Amino acid sequence: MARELTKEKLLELYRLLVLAREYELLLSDVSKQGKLPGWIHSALGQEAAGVAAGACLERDDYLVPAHRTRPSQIAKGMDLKLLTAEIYGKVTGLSKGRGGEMHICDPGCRILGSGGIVGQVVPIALGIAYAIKYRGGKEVVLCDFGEGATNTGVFHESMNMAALWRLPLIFFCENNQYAEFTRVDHHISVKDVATRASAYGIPGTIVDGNHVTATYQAVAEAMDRARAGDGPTFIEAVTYRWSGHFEGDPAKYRSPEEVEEWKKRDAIPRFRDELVHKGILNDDLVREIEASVKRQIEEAVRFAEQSPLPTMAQTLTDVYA
Ligand SMILES: Cc1ncc(C[n+]2csc(CCOP(=O)(O)OP(=O)(O)O)c2C)c(N)n1
Repeated sequence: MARELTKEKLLELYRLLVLAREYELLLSDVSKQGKLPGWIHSALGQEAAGVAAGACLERDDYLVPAHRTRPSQIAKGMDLKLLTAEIYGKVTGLSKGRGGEMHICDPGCRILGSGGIVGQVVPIALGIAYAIKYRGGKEVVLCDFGEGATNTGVFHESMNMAALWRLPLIFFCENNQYAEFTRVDHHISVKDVATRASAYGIPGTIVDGNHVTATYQAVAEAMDRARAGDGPTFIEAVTYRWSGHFEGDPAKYRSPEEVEEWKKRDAIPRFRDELVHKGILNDDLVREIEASVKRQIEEAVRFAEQSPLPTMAQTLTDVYA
């Protein structure tokens, strides 16, 4: 059932969208300055999809995110200071600086699973969803991944088991049109990724991933199904990444015109205009939100920059093999 979106909720979604955008821009900037020890896989341009998914989850629900999903993590409530310190490789980070941007994990916020192996988040989400059902819980798991992950064997195995056991799991696929350097129609045999869900008897929904409230409502509907015991849903949020696969990728596999065409569908001005039209947002409020986001990001960067790197002794603890 569609959620009623109050004025407060709409403004929160707008603030999260601006925060996610400004944070990706910041990371791109500091990465270019050589301040980060690892990669950045930017979600620039596709923030609305993740923000909608993360913001729709309740505090007790789980998010299992793949590598390019900071917007959903931030919207789920991850502490920006701890996230930034982790990306900077500092000991105050979420994983004491040992995970970096690729291996984000925040159990307190019920965000588990990000890693470097494409598709590996999906069976982790399946296991959590199974545990919830086994214990008779009411929580929902949302697994946030790219369309490239739907080519892996574990994705299909997980879809099958989730459907068979009617698990409270949402397969949230951010189709950003490219997997590494390969366009989606060069690596996926069907036109719509969501079609893949039909092979498992799972409802597959396609939504405009650059439309934050449309995506939010699609996730809300999937959450209702999951909580009612009706099993999993697959959502394909159609979007586009403006940056290369990683920060520094010249992205020669696509034309600048294509990128410009997608930039016309930018979620932020679209949503801002919608809210202005409804009388919910005005220029003063826009400036206020932008200023508060800027302060929050500055505070996070200051915390990360002033934090120490782990010592050798701290690096070698909690290692499991
Ligand atoms: C099992 C596996 N195969 C290949 C790779 C190399 N690789 C890293 S990211 C990536 C593309 C992933 O595409 P997608 O799942 O659509 O996510 P996106 O990067 O677009 O967010 C690939 C093929 C990998 N890390 N793991």
